Amino acid sequence: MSVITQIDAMEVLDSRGNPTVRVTLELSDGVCESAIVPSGASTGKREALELRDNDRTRYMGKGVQKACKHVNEIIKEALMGTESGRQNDVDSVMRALDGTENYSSLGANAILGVSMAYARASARSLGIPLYRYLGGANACVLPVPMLNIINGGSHADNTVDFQEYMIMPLGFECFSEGLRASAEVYQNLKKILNERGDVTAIGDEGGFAPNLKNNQEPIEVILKAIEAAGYKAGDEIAIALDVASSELVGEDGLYHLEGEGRKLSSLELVEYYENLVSKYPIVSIEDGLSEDDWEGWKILTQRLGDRIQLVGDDLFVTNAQILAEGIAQGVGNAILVKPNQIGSVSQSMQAMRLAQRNRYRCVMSHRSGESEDSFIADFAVALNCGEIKTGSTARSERMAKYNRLLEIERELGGGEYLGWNIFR
Ligand code: 2PG
Ligand code: MG
Repeated sequence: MSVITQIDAMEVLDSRGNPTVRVTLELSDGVCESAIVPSGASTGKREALELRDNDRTRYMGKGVQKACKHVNEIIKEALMGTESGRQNDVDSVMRALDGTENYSSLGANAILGVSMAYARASARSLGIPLYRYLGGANACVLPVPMLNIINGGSHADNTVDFQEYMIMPLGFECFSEGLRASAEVYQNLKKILNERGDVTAIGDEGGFAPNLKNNQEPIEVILKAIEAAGYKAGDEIAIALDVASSELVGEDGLYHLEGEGRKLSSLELVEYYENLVSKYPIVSIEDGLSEDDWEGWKILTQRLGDRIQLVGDDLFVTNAQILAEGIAQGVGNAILVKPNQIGSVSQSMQAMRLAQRNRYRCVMSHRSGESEDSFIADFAVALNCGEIKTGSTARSERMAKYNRLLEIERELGGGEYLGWNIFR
């Protein structure tokens, strides 16, 4: 049996160069593991609190020294001497220590850093991989990646309103083949954009950020890239969108498609999607409507829920309680899982189990501000999520996750890759 002998948090920088928390945790058997907390840009209102110092003299107020101090003093004191391998207990102790629903006293970035580092150290102490520690003997599914190859919205400084245009390699036998095909599409997309004279600068998640004339053009260009790479769109590779539509709502309550010079009501936007879905091989739309538009979400789900996946991100914020409301009201049919939205590994798992019991799909997800930490790759396999979105095949903070999945695939002798079966 090993126990916690040291916990230490320090301020490091994320993929956008903003401060974030890294926690290192040591056990009595000599194991020492670290974890780095990610950070979002298009955040949901009901997310757990990411504690920032608000000291304008450092990092424009974005420092996380307070969160680190909470780890190094309050959390450390409460957890020293605790046995490894008791994820639920440790997460509950921290929850009680904070005493708020959204971690507004200690900070979700403090709590999650410890929660992840503790999970990793516990796995190492047992001599098993992280996915096995979190998921047990049953963990074997390699997720279908959702690769964000054109970035818009608040992740890029271009004219595209929708935040993410993703490809999903669904018609492949295994993860590595799906990833290979996707990487080829990405390279072909770059070539096509270059030939058209469009910029090939990339956004926060490694996708290109060209100034295209409307929100459909990115889909058209991606379809060309799929074809140029030698694949069949809609058969081997399909399209997924994250509209991040909470960001599009104006003072008038309408959805502003600035790039197209249009303002749409909730119902008009649902019709816009119906048109897109009948025209293009789109299999998934995330945050199609805003986090406050639950009536609209019901209509969206009625109209499109049996044809495509409708993912709640800002809508559910990885929160089991909010997801339960969504399930009761018939809103969406899938949940995006971002551990830092809820603040601990155990609570993320609780939301995933609730989703799975109710036949809602789970999509494991990175944040737009990331690091070299690949925790979510193991987490996706642990819960047999079947889907993961972690950016394009560019930028090392994104590749860290895909490369870790390649490693896991090899370790599992291939594992199971569901492809189209995730929707069946
Ligand atoms: C999203 C995410 C990740 P952010 O909206 O799904 O792609 O972005 O981390 O900025 O919330
Ligand atoms: Mg999203």
